[in-house]
Amino acid sequence: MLIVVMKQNTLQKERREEGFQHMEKNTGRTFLENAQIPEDFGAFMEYGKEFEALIMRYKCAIREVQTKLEVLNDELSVKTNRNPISGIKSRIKKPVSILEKLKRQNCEISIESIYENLNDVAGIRVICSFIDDIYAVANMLAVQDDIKVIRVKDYIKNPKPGGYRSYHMIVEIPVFFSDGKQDIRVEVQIRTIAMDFWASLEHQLRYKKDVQNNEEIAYRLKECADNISSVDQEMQEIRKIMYPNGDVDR
Ligand code: 0O2
Repeated sequence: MLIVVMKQNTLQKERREEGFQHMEKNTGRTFLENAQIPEDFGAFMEYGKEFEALIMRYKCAIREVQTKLEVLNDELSVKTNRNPISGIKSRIKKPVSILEKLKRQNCEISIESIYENLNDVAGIRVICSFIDDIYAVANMLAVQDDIKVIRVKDYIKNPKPGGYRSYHMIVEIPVFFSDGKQDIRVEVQIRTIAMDFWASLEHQLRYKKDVQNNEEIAYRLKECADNISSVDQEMQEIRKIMYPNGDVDR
């Protein structure tokens, strides 16, 4: 009886681990096969195993960068009386979106091409309390000597025409695997709670979709973004009045 239970537990554990690796051993279907890749990318299916190995590497890079951010947040919450980071989310770009982006950029459709040409396969979103926390966190990450900043897009100082605000960094981090070190790029999006609220709803409603009454919708969404931005600035001002010397050391 005990042996049967142990075997069942081992099987369940194996299944959980398979799920984590996006591999369903029962059917022999790979991560790519489950991703419902359109027919015009059919030839890419033969890279199933290599694709999974690459995605695993991006997941590891996310873990490395996320740990750095968590360490900074823990340290700052001990040093000061608040947390500048209110949340961290991460995602791996969907296989279909990866292939479509390569196609849009007229890049070769291959594993090497994903690694060479795409910056946002691995993405981390950092949600901060105040606007100045965004720049503080970005700077604390950028100065770490194993982090290389490849590119910055400041959509807070220069919002997108639709009203989108966020601070984007492409960083490269060395990750150590059994066959050696590999530099992996991760897109880090840093924004306030308010900016995230707008972007999440706008993404659900409209982003990359054909919308009816597009002009009116665009106008109203932009109005919301501008209102939210005023609130963010006001909250920042209120904090400055309450703590003119910045955060109070404990
Ligand atoms: P998803 O669904 O979030 O994955 P690049 O390829 O980096 O050279 P790109 O892709 O234009 O150029 O990068 P950019 O401008 O830094 O922004 C890309 C990401 O920012 C998007 O990812 C979105 O997450 C977010 N973003 C940009 N503009 C908007 C916007 O107007 N509204 C919302 N809600 N999000 C936006 P993806 O891969 O396009 O989409």
